[in-house]
Amino acid sequence: MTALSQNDPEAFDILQDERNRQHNTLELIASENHASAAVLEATGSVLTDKYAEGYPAHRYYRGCRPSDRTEQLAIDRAKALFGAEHANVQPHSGTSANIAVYLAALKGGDTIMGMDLSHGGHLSHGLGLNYSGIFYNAVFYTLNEQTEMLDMDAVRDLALKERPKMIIAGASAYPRKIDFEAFGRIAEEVGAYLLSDIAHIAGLVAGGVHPSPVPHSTFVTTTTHKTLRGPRSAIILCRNEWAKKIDSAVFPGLQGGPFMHQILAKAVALCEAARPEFADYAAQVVANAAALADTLMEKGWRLITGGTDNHLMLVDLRSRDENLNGHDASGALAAAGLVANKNVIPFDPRPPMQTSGLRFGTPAVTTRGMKQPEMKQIGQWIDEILTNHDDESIIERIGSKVLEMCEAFPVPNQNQAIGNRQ
Ligand code: DSN
Repeated sequence: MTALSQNDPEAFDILQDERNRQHNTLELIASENHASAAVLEATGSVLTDKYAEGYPAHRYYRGCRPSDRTEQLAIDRAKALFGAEHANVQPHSGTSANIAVYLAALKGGDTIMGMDLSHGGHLSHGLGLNYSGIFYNAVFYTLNEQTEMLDMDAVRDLALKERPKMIIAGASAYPRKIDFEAFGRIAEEVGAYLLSDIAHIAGLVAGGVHPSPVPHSTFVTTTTHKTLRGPRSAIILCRNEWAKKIDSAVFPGLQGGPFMHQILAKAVALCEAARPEFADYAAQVVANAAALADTLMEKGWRLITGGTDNHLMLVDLRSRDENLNGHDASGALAAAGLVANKNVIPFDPRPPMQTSGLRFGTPAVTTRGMKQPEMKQIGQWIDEILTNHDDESIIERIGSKVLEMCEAFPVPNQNQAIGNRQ
């Protein structure tokens, strides 16, 4: 019996449903992971109860000693892990972190220049329907049509033409390393600030398998729950000269009371990410992505850019089946317990709710302890399902094999999961 199961069986049932879902499926969504039991303990803790508007030693309410200790610990760990001069650990999400940076550095109507969302960018980098595109004049660089990679000459040409006040480097669906140093040079040349949004790759940066953008950027933002494997939240890093403006933009500019339980969980995750075993984890995430990508390519599926050098890959479904779209493909995979997302690919003729692509990532399955042999097996299952996406008996047969793999590699933070996949 738990407090939740006693007090609210309906809510408990939902939680158990999610535990079982995570245990009994393989999470291949590139932005998801499994946080440690320690991170979950901090997240679900009594710090939930505390209001602590302000910053350590400068609070509006009394009773903030543990909150001050919490926030200072998270700040110190963030600065040390990423080699940054200043860290703000209060943003609730990646989008909030980016908006706080805009608020600190820009005026309404200023030009920002980010990667086109349909080429792998993020909605908070200037999408017309998002705050970033509503209040700022957003222009976008795209990928090279032949290589499907970032073309730094084209980025520079656009920056020289548009003279943005801020350039945004970073992506949510780009399978290659981003040359932050080149972005930094371009920003300096045109007199722009550089915001590097490393939400997807923060764990790879922390683990030393991806170059750090910190030395080249005015601001760095990241979520903490993707490759970094922490709680669902975010941080901002910047140089000391921006500390005051960033802090004021987060609070009181954008947010009220900080979520102290989340900040404690961020501190825990930052501590975990500084351990040597996290570097091994980050290297394995990349090695696993390469193994999965190779298997899919051997089966004839074309990957955007011809491969990956980070934690994710994008499959062009048209390469094997002109009629298969991402919506149907992800549905067939999910029926066998392989959870991935449909994703637009560069120059995609299909709309975002349909797409011609699938995005796969390896952070979560690597957390379960899987290595290259499992990636090869998963790649073969993906191929078989996509090839036979209307064949329920094949999907069912593979589904039971997936379940066996799930049993062999339990989610480390959970031992309460039971029962069958829904
Ligand atoms: N929704 C995230 C992703 O899946 O990449 C980005 O915010």
